[in-house]
Amino acid sequence: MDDTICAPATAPVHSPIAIIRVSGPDSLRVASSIFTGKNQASQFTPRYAYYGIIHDSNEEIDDCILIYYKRPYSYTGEDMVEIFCHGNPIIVNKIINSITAHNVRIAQPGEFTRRAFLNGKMDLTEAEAINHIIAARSEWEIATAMQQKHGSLKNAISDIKQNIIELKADVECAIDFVEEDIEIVSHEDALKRIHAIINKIEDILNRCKIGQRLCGGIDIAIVGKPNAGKSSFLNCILNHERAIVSDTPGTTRDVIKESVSIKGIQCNLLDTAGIHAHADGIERLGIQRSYKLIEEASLIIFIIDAVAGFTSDDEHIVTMIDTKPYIPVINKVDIATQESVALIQGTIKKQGVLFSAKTGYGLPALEDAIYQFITSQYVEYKNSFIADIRMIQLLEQSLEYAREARNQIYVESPHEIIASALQNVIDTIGAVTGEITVDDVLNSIFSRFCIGK
Ligand SMILES: Nc1nc2c(ncn2[C@@H]2O[C@H](COP(=O)(O)OP(=O)(O)OP(=O)(O)O)[C@@H](O)[C@H]2O)c(=O)[nH]1
Ligand SMILES: [Mg+2]
Repeated sequence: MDDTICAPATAPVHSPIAIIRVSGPDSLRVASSIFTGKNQASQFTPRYAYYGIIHDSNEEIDDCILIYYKRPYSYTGEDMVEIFCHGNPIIVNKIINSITAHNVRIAQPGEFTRRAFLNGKMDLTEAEAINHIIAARSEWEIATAMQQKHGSLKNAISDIKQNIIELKADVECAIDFVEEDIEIVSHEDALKRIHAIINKIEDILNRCKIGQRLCGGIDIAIVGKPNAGKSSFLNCILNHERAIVSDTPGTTRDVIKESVSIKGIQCNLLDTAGIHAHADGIERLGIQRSYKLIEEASLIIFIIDAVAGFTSDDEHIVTMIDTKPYIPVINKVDIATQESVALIQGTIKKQGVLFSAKTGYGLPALEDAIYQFITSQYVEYKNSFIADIRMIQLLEQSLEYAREARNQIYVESPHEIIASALQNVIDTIGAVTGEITVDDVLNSIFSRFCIGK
């Protein structure tokens, strides 16, 4: 990369400090042209902070701190300069203009990270992780992305790749000795090894898919008959009055979606229209949406009105949700009689969570129940990976090639054919980390990043 790029690394809002990044061979030259301080930029010691004034050809712009990073010891692996100025978008723009006046161009989204990748500072699994560290909505995602940034997925892939390379080497070695009838790798041994490889790829793929589901958040539908307290329940968990609550049945018509972190995992709560037998008009449309969400959601919270008791509408709802994972929540326990609560407990098959959307009673128990569901459903969630669709498709393709190689080994195909089948697996799995990537692929990957990263 022989051109020099720059971009703000912080959001265009008023804030105490903003950061502007410059990367490329001209970084220090540009810094020298726009910075005046006790130390001249051309004499900067790398990774030391220098105070001075940034100016353009006409005027002083702002007091700044400037740090110079000498290649390859920078984020991108190139010469870099970071300018810390006051966080006013007008100042940031002026500084950017003064930099671009020196034959520097504005960076594309993700271009700094793209350069880091091209300079061997990180592979694509680590680059993806960085994107998620920035965009994550839950503690789980940040923790998982951090592990991945430190190589969890890269190491898992390179471990598999090493196994395949070794197997292929043994198979190829056998090609050389085929005349002499020396057995380098036995049929059983080769089969055992390819099985182990297949299991490992399946395991990684599974963990990537779990990560993918958890990144988007778990969809949790709140269902129940009208007036059961679904919207009150949503507001209670969010701790603010998001949905309209009223004692008129049929208040909620549309689906209301809000995300919340429950024990560090992002959950998308979906408040729905109350389900009952005699709806018509708009209410009926709303109920159809509730049915659709019952189909699509990963988990259902079934709100039962402890004052109204378990009615025929509730019976109907149970038949709708019975095949899905659901948590019964017996709401309004603050005003219901103990007999009524006990009656409902006796009627429903599952252990219900006693709850009051009015007082917040039962909230910790409910969060426990949701968390327990997630951890049982996604057992490997703590060891999951954060992959994009491209990586998942490549892993699926690798799995297919590995199965193909297994079949070739199984039917005792010529060694050359087995070796070539194994090479397909090596190439495909290598593409996950970005060993062989064409420009188009890189464009689509890094365009999802933000400017300045
Ligand atoms: N005392 C008490 N009242 C509650 C509780 N939860 C909800 N309510 C009341 O029950 C009524 C209905 O509450 P909503 O949250 O609107 O019920 P909903 O299930 O969303 O109703 P629809 O949208 O019409 O289907 C309101 O008057 C709430 O104040 C609770 O835990 N305790
Ligand atoms: Mg409602």
